[in-house]
Amino acid sequence: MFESLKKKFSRTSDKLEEELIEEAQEENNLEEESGKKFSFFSFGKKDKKEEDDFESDVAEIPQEVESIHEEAEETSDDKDEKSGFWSFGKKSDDDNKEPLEEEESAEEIQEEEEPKKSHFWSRNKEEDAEESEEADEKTEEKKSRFWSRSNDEDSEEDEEDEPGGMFSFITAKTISEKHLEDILWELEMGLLEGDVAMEVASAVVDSVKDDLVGRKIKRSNDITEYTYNALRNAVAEIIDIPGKSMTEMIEAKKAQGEPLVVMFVGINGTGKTTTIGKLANYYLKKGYTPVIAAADTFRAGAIEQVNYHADNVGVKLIKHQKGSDPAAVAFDAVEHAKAQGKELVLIDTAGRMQTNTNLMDEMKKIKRVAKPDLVVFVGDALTGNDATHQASKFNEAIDIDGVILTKADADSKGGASLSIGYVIKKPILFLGMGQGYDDIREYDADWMLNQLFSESGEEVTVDEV
Ligand SMILES: Nc1nc2c(ncn2[C@@H]2O[C@H](COP(=O)(O)OP(=O)(O)OP(=O)(O)O)[C@@H](O)[C@H]2O)c(=O)[nH]1
Ligand SMILES: [Mg+2]
Repeated sequence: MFESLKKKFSRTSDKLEEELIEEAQEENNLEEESGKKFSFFSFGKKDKKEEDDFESDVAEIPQEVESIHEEAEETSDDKDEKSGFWSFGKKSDDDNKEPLEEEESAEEIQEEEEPKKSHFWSRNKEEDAEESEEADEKTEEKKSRFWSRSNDEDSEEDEEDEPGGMFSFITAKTISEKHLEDILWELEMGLLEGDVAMEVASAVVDSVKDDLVGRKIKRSNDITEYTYNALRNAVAEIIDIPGKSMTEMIEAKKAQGEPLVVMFVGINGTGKTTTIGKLANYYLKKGYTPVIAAADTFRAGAIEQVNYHADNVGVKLIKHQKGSDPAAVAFDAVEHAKAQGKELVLIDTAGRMQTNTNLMDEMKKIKRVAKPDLVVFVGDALTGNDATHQASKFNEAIDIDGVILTKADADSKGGASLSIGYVIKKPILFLGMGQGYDDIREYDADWMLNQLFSESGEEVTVDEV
């Protein structure tokens, strides 16, 4: 999931670096430095590490990074700067942001810092002095590799922290709109290619621009850090749609002695019936007793298919004849659940195109009769922007309450899962992650952010770092 978007994100950071280097080169404002260059996704590791174990994180900071850290602390009046520096991804980072007009005063600060700075960087110089001519040649080679990085197609593949490629500006540079123009255009195109909806791509780009313009940059790692944070914050806002989980809603209804009634809708073949089988299994394992309504009486074989899942999972199915009124089946299932004290009713419905008026009307009738607490739109993540578009249309027709995106396991773009909630302002409840009954995951915005903003896309533990 998200492979292509992740590349676009780290590419945005690389491009900004290239842009600033190019300009600084023309201004003779660049110094190459030895030190550890942070990769784009390394900030995700630090973020996670900090949450898990701040103390051990501090203990493991490499010496030269610690020096930068100390320097940042010393040159700031703000005593909280120290924790702020390491709290990547937090809005308080705005402390480092200066309006463009202040570029001159930034230069003054830079001059004041000069003695401390040369002391810090001289550490590396002393080491360099001891090195032979051969080593100098190696450095030269490394340097030319560094400068040709912008032309290296594979550079975006290389996500590891690596020595070399570090530089600082002699006079701090401030990011301006001009620096970002082409880069953000490219980012927007990249998002659209990744099936992100237009309004979501625009919102991300605007947010990143607001965040970055005015940032003061001293070192290469600042660029990576600020870009990482700007993108992460932008995406975090997009996917943060408030809403209760289905489990919370079951509990709330249970407290009233009622079942939670959930009706699943969507176009043909998105995974409604399979998802119902998975959810029946999921909630059965959590100790609830679900019942399924076979309210797709339209498609040949639909009743047999849902019957198969209900039998496999071991839950009751309420069914009528093929061609019978689906609203009546749904109604009977609700009555059954109430009479038997079952906590969850899962109503399967026929797939329908949003353009088919008759079938859309039939769906509205099921809703009127069964009075579901939740209408869930089931969308196929692989269909990208179409899924978002369909969700909007179903929302207009029937007012959906939440979304389940299926086939996320096979979706390398991830655009629909980023966009769908934002576009229709309804939460994603679950993600379908495969064809087995256990292949479903309760939606979690933090998990999704971690997928997008850590190298492996897996949870990063302290031991792995
Ligand atoms: N890889 C993958 N396949 C899935 C997932 N969910 C469903 N499928 C597959 O998608 C296909 C269609 O699933 P169904 O559950 O029949 O879809 P439906 O929405 O009920 O289809 P209709 O009733 O015809 O509208 C099946 O082959 C499922 O195995 C998922 O999360 N991942
Ligand atoms: Mg079905």
